[in-house]
Amino acid sequence: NQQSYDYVFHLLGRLEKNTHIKILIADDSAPTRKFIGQCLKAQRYQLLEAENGKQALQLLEQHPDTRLLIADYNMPEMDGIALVKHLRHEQKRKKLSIIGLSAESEGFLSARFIKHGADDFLRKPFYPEELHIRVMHCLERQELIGQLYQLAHCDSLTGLFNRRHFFANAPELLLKAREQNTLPCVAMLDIDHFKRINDDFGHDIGDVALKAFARLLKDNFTGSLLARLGGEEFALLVSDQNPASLAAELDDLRERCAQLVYGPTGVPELSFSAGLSAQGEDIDALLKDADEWLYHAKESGRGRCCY
Ligand code: GH3
Ligand code: MG
Ligand code: MG
Ligand code: MG
Repeated sequence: NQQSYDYVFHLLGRLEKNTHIKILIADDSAPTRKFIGQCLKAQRYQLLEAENGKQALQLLEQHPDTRLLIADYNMPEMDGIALVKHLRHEQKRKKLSIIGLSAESEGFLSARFIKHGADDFLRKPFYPEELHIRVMHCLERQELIGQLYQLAHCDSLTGLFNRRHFFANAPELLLKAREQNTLPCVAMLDIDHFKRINDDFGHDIGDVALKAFARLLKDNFTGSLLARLGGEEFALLVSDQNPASLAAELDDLRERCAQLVYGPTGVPELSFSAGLSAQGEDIDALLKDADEWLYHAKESGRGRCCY
């Protein structure tokens, strides 16, 4: 019947999805690697194998998109706990799920694994069903966290990062710039007379204009921190560029901005003003200065950069 067909298609869809998921098994026992490998291959996952913690680290470096690590405790060179510690504390690697593994009956091994950053633990021997369900839970939880991160850090209209993301990430970038002796520069961008577009053509067309403008910025500032701060205001943090050179770049962009096709015939050309600053101890000071220059740009006729 239709319901069981749907279920079969649902399962096939999930298996198809699994072919893109890399799982690394780190265990010095070849039979264990083989057993886990067979279980996971049946679910169509892509498998990587390491015989010890050091090899696991090498493989993770070669395959940064690995989603899950299954790590045995007792291994030569580097054991499972040391491996987890290294990944979580030294490398600060968050996007990788980890399941600890051991045949040891030492009761608090599972607690040690989890304390140092593993997501789950499996005691050997185990049934394939238990491996399967723990792997699935880890991956599903990771996906949910990814979705939550996306919701919390991205602006749903334009797909750009949002204000929260900008302020959460700017300090670290500024710190890095200071360590590397580069000159960070901030720009505040604001679309000119945006309210008129809304008033004359409707809010929906205003939204389309915002999306087109955001796309243009995104395509041009891939290596920089770019965010929609709110409304028709955007912020850009470039780690090494002086204001004059960034202003020249924005002036070039202004021409392409005017050519953006975004609504019905008769919509006005999009224009923006910008204020730039390289002066400020922290991100608040930089933005405050850039905002003052933005005000200046508006006052002196719009469609320009001031710094
Ligand atoms: P100025 O050149 O001085 O910046 O003038 P402006 O009209 O661009 O600025 P103002 O601050 O007067 O108006 C901004 C408008 O942006 C008002 C607000 O309704 C609109 N707006 C804010 N967020 C959105 C949005 O998500 N979608 C749409 N369509 N409009 C928005
Ligand atoms: Mg072992
Ligand atoms: Mg505006
Ligand atoms: Mg504004």
